[in-house]
Amino acid sequence: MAPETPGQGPSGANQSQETLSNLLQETRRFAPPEELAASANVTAAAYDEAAEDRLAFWERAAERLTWAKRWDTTLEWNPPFAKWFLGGQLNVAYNCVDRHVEAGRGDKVAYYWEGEPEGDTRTLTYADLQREVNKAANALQELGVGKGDRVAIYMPMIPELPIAMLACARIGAIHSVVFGGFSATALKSRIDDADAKLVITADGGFRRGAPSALKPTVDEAVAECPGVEHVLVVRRTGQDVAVTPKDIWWHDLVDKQSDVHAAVPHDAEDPLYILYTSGTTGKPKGILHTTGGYLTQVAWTHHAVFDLKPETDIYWCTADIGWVTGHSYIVYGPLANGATSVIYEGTPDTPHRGRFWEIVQKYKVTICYTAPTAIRTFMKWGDDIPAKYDMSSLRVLGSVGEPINPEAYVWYREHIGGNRCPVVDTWWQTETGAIMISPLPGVTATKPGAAMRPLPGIVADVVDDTGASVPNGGGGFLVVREPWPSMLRTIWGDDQRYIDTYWSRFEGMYFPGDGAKRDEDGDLWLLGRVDDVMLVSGHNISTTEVESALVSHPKVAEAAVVGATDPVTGQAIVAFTILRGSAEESDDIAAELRNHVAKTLGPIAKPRQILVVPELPKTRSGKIMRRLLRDVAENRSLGDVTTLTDSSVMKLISEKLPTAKPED
Ligand code: 6R9
Repeated sequence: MAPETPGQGPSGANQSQETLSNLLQETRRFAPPEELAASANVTAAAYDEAAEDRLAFWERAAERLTWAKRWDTTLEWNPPFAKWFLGGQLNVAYNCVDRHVEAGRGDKVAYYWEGEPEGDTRTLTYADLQREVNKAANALQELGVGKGDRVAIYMPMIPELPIAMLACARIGAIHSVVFGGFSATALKSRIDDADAKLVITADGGFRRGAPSALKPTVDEAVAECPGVEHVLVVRRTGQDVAVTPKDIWWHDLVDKQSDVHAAVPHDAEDPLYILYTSGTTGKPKGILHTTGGYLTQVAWTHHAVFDLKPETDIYWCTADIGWVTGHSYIVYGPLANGATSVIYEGTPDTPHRGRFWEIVQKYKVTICYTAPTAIRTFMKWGDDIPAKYDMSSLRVLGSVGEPINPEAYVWYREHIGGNRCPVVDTWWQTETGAIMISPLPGVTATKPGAAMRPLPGIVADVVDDTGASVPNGGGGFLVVREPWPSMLRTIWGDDQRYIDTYWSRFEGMYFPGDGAKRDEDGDLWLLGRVDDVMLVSGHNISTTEVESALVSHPKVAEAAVVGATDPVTGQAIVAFTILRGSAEESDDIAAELRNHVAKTLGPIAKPRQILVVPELPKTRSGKIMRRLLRDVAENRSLGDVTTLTDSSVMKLISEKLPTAKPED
């Protein structure tokens, strides 16, 4: 999620000329396992090849796909508007499904689906998936959905979700998946903005041990969306649903369709999907992704970053398909590569806190891709839980969504990966479509907490306020200097907002809104959103580094840090911490933690105030919402809380405040 007006957020406005302070010293290194390096899909040569001829490198990546017609022009670049593989034609669903069946791999499992209720499972082979996608594509056409039409999808994590997405891709309809946790208002605004004519949903899904309804939310939204002609409803939970004249049951319409459907090729630059990402204010941005470049980069990065061996790996990405991570690394990337994946419907603590590791053990998962917020939660729950399961099948671990604190990284490596699996910290965004900065598991000696280097073919940099590259050891703003195949093409219906949001802060460079530092070796560390950067006594300090220092204390599981107005220092650091399961809250914990930060990062980073809290406010995709904590720290009434997972969290945190007096 990039900022609305880059560099002009609360602290962006008063950002000093000084670049981000580079405080954290981390000396641990983890070399790639020898065996993995020896047979890695991608070796160090890829960096040289891409540096020598970037476009030729991406052409070779595009050749991993099956094209109905080869492109004429690899890149047409009218900054900031890019067109990749122009003149080329392909069908995404054909690439993700049919070509594997045609190659004799129809019996290979595409998805092991694990419902939240125990024992509720489904297995779909590539041949099964082909039949289901074809039936769904025929059904959409029967409903009058055609190329270029928008389809809103609001579903739980059930197989019909990727099937619906692939059916849209097959016929050239543009899907807009809206995360199933969003409200009727959020759904309505997304349906309206994209002018969707069809909504695909379900009666509900299972969450935290109970059916959780979706259909009433759709009914509420669609009542105010006259442009929606039909609502296609999957029966998942069997809950009672109100039936409106627009409703059609999936089983009534889709089941009776022919399982044969001819996939017509689409232009490389035809839209594939819109995915909304929230701005800090105003209406959400409809990020537009297109066909050929997007599939090229998601497929190549999935092959390279996870070292995917389709014949032997069992791959599991724990994200929700409603976020970009699910789009790119549950649906399009893995399927384009012919992978076998696990999809899990529910929450990690249902029916018990070992559910994830039970799934790893059951399916012998070899590659696991999850988020720092989940890892920190598992740390809090305790080491004994993963220790109960056999996870010796794992060989590569990935992280995405937020900066991963070095301690969380090391915990993940040790307690989940048995100290044998490389951990790849992957930086990217809804807007970038695919992974941009990440170690390669067979090449990179990783540093805990660092995303390391731009992938081959990606030209990213860290610049100062004026757009000049910072030297090694410096910090500043992350930028991307050259177009990449899976980049967003625009914001749906709003080219000007696309230009203003991403291409106006620095001339000729894409600005994602994140701060970063480049260490003495030239490796990159992501430092969080620049809107969150604190300005303390004239020094720009990143929230991420202070949070990581706190999490490196054995008693701390999670921390969120904000800058609050201070009469003396301009801004002062206020920290909210969650203790580990085994740690007791004591009177002197605040002093202990303040001293620990001072020792780790230096006195400048010592928090003015430390509060122990039971929970932190998070977005529905698990990112900490520091904006709300800033409101608390500055005794303001809370801003917009609609994207919060659990609004009672803020009450719990506010209650903590009066007792916590600012310390010296
Ligand atoms: C894929 C995804 C994008 C924002 C991004 C950044 C943060 C994601 C990160 C990371 C540090 C990583 N982010 N991965 N920060 N290290 N490995 O999360 O997309 O939901 O659009 O969020 O998430 O701040 O700008 P999205």
